[in-house]
Amino acid sequence: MKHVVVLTGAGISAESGLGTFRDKGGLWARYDPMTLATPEAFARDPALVQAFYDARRRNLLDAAPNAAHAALVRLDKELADRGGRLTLVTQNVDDLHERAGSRSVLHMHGELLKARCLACRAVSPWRADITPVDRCPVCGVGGLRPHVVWFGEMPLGMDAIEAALADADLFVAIGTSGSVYPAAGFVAAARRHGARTCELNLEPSDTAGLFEERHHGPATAVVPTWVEATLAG
Ligand code: BV8
Repeated sequence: MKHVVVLTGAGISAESGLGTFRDKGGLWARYDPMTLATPEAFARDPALVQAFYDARRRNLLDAAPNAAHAALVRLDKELADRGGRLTLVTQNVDDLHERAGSRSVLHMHGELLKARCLACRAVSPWRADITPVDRCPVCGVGGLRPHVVWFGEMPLGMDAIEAALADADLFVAIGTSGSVYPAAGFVAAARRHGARTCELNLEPSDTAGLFEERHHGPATAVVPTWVEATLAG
């Protein structure tokens, strides 16, 4: 198996204590991501949207990667040792893949620990709350927004993702509901290019029927088991 493309979603970070988009527990009791993760919400009430991301950024700084993130680091290394490669695409804006040791992560929906200038659009590392007095570290003029892709905005890295899907031997979706596009369409693109497909999720996703192989359960159990079985196979 030469080229594995993995797409992760909020489910891989759930056991690290970060909320998913569909669960209504904890952090999401006060905020509805589907209405707040939009440019319109930010234009209408920037303080509310910043508070939503400030709360998630603080929560992230207290979180740690889990065994599922670690299993993907192992898969990456073993594939490289065998002359293959892993392309890791994530819908998540957290840095848990990086903190687990993943060296190349394609954040198609941006990154919570970066801020983007509203004037010059420069992207800068940012671990604190974003306040109205903060100014862009690059141009010194603009105010800042979270460097995340909101609904209605173009995801990042789509050319690289499409090239990876065209070249993949295996496409694996982990911890995603398959409810948001274009990410939810990647499995169909992978199949069109002849890749095998596998879903690792707590429960069948909205696109479960498109995956030839499916393993359901918590990511910290299902992902390491699947990685070991794949490497042994
Ligand atoms: C685009 C970053 C086009 C921000 C996110 C009308 C107007 C405009 C666009 C649209 C429209 N109608 C539809 C669209 C397209 C829209 C879309 O798909 N909407 C949906 C609601 C139908 N998509 C977009 O807008 C995208 N952009 O289309 O641009 C365009 C074209 C040209 C020019 C300009 C634009 C942009 C979408 C990106 C939005 N940003 N995140 C932030 O983080 O705040 S999306 C966000 O939700 C996530 O990033 C993720 O991508 C998405 C879904 O989340 P999941 O990761 O799947 O998480 P979810 O909670 O849904 O599921 C978790 C899963 O894990 C569950 O299945 C659960 O069972 C499982 N799980 C739980 N616990 C565990 C577990 N699994 C394992 N172990 C566990 N322990």
